[in-house]
Amino acid sequence: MNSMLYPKTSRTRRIVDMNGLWKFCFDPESEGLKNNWKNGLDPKRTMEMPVPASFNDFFTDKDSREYTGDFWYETSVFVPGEWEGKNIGLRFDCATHRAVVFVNGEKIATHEGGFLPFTARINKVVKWNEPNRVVVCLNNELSYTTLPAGSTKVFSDGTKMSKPFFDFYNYAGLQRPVRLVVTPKDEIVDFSVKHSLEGSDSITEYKVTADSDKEILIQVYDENRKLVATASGDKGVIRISNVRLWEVRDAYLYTFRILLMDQEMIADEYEEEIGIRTIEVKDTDILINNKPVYLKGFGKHEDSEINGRGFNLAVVKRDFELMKWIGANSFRTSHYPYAEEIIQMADREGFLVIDEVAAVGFFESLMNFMEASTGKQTAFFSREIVQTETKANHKAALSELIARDKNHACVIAWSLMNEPETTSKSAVPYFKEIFDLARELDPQKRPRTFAMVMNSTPNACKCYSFPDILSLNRYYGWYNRGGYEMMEAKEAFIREMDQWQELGLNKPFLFTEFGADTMAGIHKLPSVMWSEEYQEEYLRMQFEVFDSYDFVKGEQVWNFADFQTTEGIMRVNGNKKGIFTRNRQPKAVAYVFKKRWENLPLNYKSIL
Ligand code: GCB
Repeated sequence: MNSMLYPKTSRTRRIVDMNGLWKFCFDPESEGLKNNWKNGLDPKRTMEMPVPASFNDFFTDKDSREYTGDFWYETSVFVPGEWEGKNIGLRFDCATHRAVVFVNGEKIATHEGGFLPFTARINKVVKWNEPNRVVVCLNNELSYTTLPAGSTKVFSDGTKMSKPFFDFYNYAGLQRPVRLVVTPKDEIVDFSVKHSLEGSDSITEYKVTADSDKEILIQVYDENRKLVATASGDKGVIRISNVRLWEVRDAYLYTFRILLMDQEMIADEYEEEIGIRTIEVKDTDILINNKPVYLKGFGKHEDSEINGRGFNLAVVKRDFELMKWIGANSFRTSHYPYAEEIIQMADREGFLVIDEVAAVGFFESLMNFMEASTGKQTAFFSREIVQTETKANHKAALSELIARDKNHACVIAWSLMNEPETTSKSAVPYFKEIFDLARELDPQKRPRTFAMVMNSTPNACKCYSFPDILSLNRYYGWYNRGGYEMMEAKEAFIREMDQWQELGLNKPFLFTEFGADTMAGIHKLPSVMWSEEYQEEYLRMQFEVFDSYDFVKGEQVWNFADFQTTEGIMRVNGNKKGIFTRNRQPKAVAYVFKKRWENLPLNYKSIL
């Protein structure tokens, strides 16, 4: 059974960190398979490559940075003989965008999708007390069926180039940690929790899946390691009296310890920190522990200098410190599932997370945000391959995401797509299946949403009845009537908001994107677009509109920080809509947000 549990050491489990320098080479002719690179890469062609990291930004030549196609990694891992009789797995926290894994020359796993973990069992091929060769063939090509979607162009000399239908650089590689995971043969595979409240007590329904028929015990500890509850059996109910709830920006985490017992002996042990809270949408409110919340925060990216999209805990830490400083309480994992350590940190810091699957680019255009404002339609969902292969990949990625993140208190909603094309009829059955699947798979039945592009208006959108929370990406005053036309932009914005109001959906709305590109340090009085002054004027106009509609229950500005994109006439070495620079320093507008967000109460605009 493939387990999505986060790798941890316990009395019964062991981990070997495999991060570090691996061998690496490009394979533009796709000759690696024929030439048996699974038995070892060709030394004449290899170089060293850090893991975790994106490969792209280390290079000084453009062909390497932009490389599109197959590429290979190799390392070796020593497996001590004392682990014979255990399950040995290789866990990739991600491999972007797809991978084939070989151990000691044998193919042991394939995985599609670059932002979710997978574990390959290697028992059949492992050599005990010896180094084991691990070779991985990755590929970063985009197509209509990939998440994220895009296309791959081939030049006359055969060189390939990525043409994303999305606005972030197509970083690739082993971008998150890789570990050898050693678990017992009788193994805990999965567990889930769902909470409800009864007076000052919490009731947690739990379910454990194990590859074993041994007895299951649950022990719950508080933050002082005091045992507060126990239960037994593969499913049941745990009551915690006088529970300390997980609250927004005031987190409390219990430790749930799961034990597989063989009489008095512990056959397997796994622990996870769990925040206890409820999440519900009621009328136009988002309720956490039955109390209304207003979301303040960001759309983000995993993106930093040199690492690219490579996991960098120091950058993650800095981001959380900045989000706390500015008074934010939430973010969206735009446009793909982030590293598990980020979700864990959000649990610990009490942030609300909208967890997004990498279904982005479902609108055939690199500049979809702009073309949608002009009314462009692409009928993405009318393609047969989208209704078959893309949908299958989407469902697989969504299932993996929910399997991975379902127990996290911080995750309050699933974002099932970013800016899909919603004006053609063919989108409707696709949406239905994806929205139904999310509801079916999530034990906590969290609200579902998707980020709606500019042309998904009340008049044109055929899919707005699916989400439980409506998330609008709106750029009035930037892509639409920018600069001196701002006054008209505001009028158009209000016209659209009035139409939503008239529909009377009685659901909460969020702004999941709004923003203006701004070069840090460019000042101009009076403002021009791209200056810091314009960013502030633009944002003040947005706030006026948000503040006049009571059903708007949150604002997540685009973007937390400047980030890398594909080069082009619309981007100056990347997208500059950051409130912080790519180096995580504030632009002037950060102080405007700080003042606003520190003063908006958590239950802002609630009728409760
Ligand atoms: C959008 C996209 C986002 C872009 C942003 C922009 O609508 O969802 O990925 O980066 O607009 O800045 O244009």
